[in-house]
Amino acid sequence: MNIDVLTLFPEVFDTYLQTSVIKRAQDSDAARVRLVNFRDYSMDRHHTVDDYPFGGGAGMVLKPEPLFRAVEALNEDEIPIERIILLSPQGRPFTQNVAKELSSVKRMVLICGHYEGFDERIREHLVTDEVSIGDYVLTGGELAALVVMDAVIRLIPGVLGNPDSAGSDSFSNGLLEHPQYTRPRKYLDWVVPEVLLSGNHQEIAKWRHEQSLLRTLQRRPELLNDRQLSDSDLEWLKHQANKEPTV
Ligand code: 6GU
Repeated sequence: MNIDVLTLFPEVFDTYLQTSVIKRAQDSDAARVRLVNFRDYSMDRHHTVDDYPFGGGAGMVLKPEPLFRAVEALNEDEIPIERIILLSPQGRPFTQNVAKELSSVKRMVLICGHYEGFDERIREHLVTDEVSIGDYVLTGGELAALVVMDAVIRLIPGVLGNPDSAGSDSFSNGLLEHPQYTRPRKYLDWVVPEVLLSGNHQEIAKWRHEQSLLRTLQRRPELLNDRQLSDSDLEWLKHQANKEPTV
């Protein structure tokens, strides 16, 4: 996967991209991330990238030319650009399903603004997608681009050591992940659920599935709306609802 990031602050990406899973993905050539400062594509000797909004108002607006020219330069490469994604709070909500969809893209461009808005012609005539990472305002798209890259790159086949790791994550099956425990079996007064020590893999899988369901119902009930629950899952959840709360 090839990712080109257009940003005015390429330096903020360095440490994160050189750490952990994303670093390994790049070292193994599963992913290649290039950082491009689109100020280099501005048209004047002051390297202007923004200007006052027509019609007045507070704040500045990113000019079209630097971003269009930067993308034009990226198009010189032979690998075709499949997506040009604008990071903005006005975008489509970024979810695990969007991450899965993007994980099969061969080449994408991520555009990060900073402080300011975008000239609308960038939205209309340059970008193919607009994505938001949540309902809050960030100073710029850089953190959002890192979030998107992290979530997408770890889904590229072969990037996570254990092929099952991505499958048991929260959200990957539409449910939150079940509780996990490690040694010691007893810490202070608190013991690990007996079933996890039983060695009975069928019972363990059943317990984990039930805990995933219960946790999702308690914490994020809206996630269950998009999902067809089996009769046995529904039965089990109803049975829980009639018991004393445990959490
Ligand atoms: Cl993608 N960008 C900015 N600037 N703020 C955001 C965002 C993106 N997603 C949520 N808030």
